[in-house]
This record gives sequence, structure tokens and C-alpha cells, in this order.
Amino acid sequence: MKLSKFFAALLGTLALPAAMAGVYPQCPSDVTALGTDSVDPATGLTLRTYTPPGGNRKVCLHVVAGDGWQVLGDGRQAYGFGFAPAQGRDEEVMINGIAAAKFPAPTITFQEGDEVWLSLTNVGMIHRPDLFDQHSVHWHGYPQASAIFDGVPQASATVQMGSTFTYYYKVNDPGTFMWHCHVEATEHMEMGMLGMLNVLPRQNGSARTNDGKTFTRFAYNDGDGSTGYDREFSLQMGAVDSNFHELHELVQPLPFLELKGDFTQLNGRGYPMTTLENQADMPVGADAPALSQQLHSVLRATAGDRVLLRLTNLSVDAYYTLTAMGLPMRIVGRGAAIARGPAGDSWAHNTASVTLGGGDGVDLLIDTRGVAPGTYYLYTTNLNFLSNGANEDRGGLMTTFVLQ
Ligand SMILES: [Cu+2]
Repeated sequence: MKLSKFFAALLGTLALPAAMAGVYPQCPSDVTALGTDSVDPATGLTLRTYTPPGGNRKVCLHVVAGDGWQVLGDGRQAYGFGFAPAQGRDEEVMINGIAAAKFPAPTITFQEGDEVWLSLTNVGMIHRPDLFDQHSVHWHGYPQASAIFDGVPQASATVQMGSTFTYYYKVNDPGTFMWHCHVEATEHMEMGMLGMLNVLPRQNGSARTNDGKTFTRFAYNDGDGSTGYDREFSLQMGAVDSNFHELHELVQPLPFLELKGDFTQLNGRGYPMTTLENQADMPVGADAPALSQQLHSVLRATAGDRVLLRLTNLSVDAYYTLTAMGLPMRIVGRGAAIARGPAGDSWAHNTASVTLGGGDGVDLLIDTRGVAPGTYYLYTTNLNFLSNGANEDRGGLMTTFVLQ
């Protein structure tokens, strides 16, 4: 019997009363009573929203932090820590959260102006019962009003095993952000506690004409439609250091000095798994109760579309370069800000490739007017990253862009 199954059985019989200590997510009473739920079909993450008359939209959501399993590009299973949507109510959240971590964490999308109550429940690490690590939620690069909700352990609350804590945010800045756990950040981030966080600008819904096309959705409040798009996609670059994850299954010192991702990924999968659009086609780890790698990375567009690609890197040890041969790319934002200087002068520019370090992100527009329909490849030009571990041929950081 695998250790994790043994401890799951143990929790089910002996430790249940402790797990039932209480899961109390906070959400304002008007949202609870009058709000409506919207469920992300890809990840199962539920946002409960309510807009009081004349007020800002209020949003409540609930995630769990724990451990789980993912399948690497060579078919091996790798242990990790991660986030997942909370499932059920009260103690069900604890039970359903066991070994249920998702890689990457669910993509979260808010609107500028939102008031957000985000509850985090730490369900513990079933496969490593010797660990009593806290977890937190940190919005990377986001100017939070107060350190208390920033998730950095030295300056804010962290969440103990079996506990639930509700973060409050006033979402005043649109852009492409990331979220991750900040507790023992190098370890917990390498283990998989990473996701994307997009904030849609207030300008959305108004019409702006730019370069001969009229748009109603934008990456930023640009005033001139220069960040307008027809479709948007979020891609997170990263990697798994298979040795680090394997060593993590047992109690021992971890080789931080040797951290080096050998399985590069887009949205938590290595090519060709990045192109498995049907979730049922994606393998599930032998020890995982359900699919943990929910997000494929196939970008689909219709000829003539202007496509926004929100591209981030949350690797803890490497820079990655991404290119898209045959597709014109234009950088219109970087570091969750529109590509403009302090005087408003634009530094948006066309590029053939993008290189990002850990924690960096860009907003790219791909204008498909004049591009022939077909299948294009987005891939890293670091050839050593186009692999699935020792399998050198066409793996890792690559996906397809299908233009119809
Ligand atoms: Cu953590």
C-alpha cells in the first residue's frame, strides 16, 4: 500500500474528528444570499458574485492547498504541492481536498473594481504526514493595500493545516498577474503551487477602434484600443525538476542548490500533452483521485482575429524563450502594465520571440489578418527545453496555434 493511501485510510477512520474542526470561509451576507455562481468549465473553480446597486461587484471564492500528483511528459508520476477549487461544504472540503492538487493552480479572472473574499483551506499533505507546512496566497506583483493579505510569511498571515483563512482584496489594477503560495517559496513553488491571475480592465464593454478594427475587450485601459482583442489565452511557462519531486516523496534534505527543471511545461503539461484538448485524453497519476493537469494549451482562432496571449513564467530556476514561427507577435504589456512610459509614450513593439525570467509576464497580441490558415507551433528556442526529461525529441515547452 502506498504511503498516501495508508494515511488516507488512517485519516478516514481515526483523524476525522480533527478534520471536522470546521471550515469557515467568509463571504458577505448579500453575496451569500443574492449572488450567483459561475463555474469555470475547465477547472471547476466557482466564483460567487453579486453587484449591489451602485456598488462594486463583490466576489467570493474558495480554494484548498494540499498535495497531489501529476504526470510528466515521459509518463512518470511526480509528487507535488498545489491548489485546487474547494469542493463541498464544511468538512467535505477537507476530505475532497486530499491529494487533489491541480497543476497549475486554477486560472482566476477578476474585473477591475471587484471586491474579493478569497478563502484558503489548508488540507495538509496526505503523502507527507511528517510535514506541517502552512500555505498562503500571494498575488505576484500586485500592489496590495496591506501586507496582511499579501501572503508573504514574514509580514502576513499564513494558513495552518486544518485551518481556513479569508483574504480580502480590492482589485484596482488590471493586467496579467500570477498567484502562488509564498510559504517556503522556492520549495512550494517548485512543487507546483502556481497559477495565473488576470484582471480585466474597466474599459471592457466600451467600443474602441484600432488599426481598422473595433474591439470591446482589452488587456488594459488604453484609451485607443491598442490592446483590444477578439480572443484571449493564458499560458504559464515553467518546469518540474523530477529529481527534486522524487526526493520529496521521502523525508530528507532537499537539493536546492541543484534545482534545475528537466520537464519544461506550458500550463502544467509537456508537449504533446499540451495539445490534448479533451480532458478525458489526459492521463491521471496512479495515486491521484482525479485529473490534476486540467489545462491544455491549444490556441484556436479564426483568420482575422486579434489574439491576446497572456504569457508568464513562474519557474524558480530558469529563463525561457518562446517563439511562434509564422505568427506576428506584438508586445503591448509587460509586468502587468501597459507598454507605455511615464509620459504616456508607447513602447509597444513587434517581436519574433519573448524571453521571460521567473516571475515575469508579457501581454502579446497576435494579429492574424493576412496569416494563412493552418497549424502553427509555439515553442521554446532553448532546444534543451524541447524535451521530456531524457526523451530529447520534441517535448516540453511547445504547443499549437490553430488558425481556421
Ligand atoms: Cu505552500
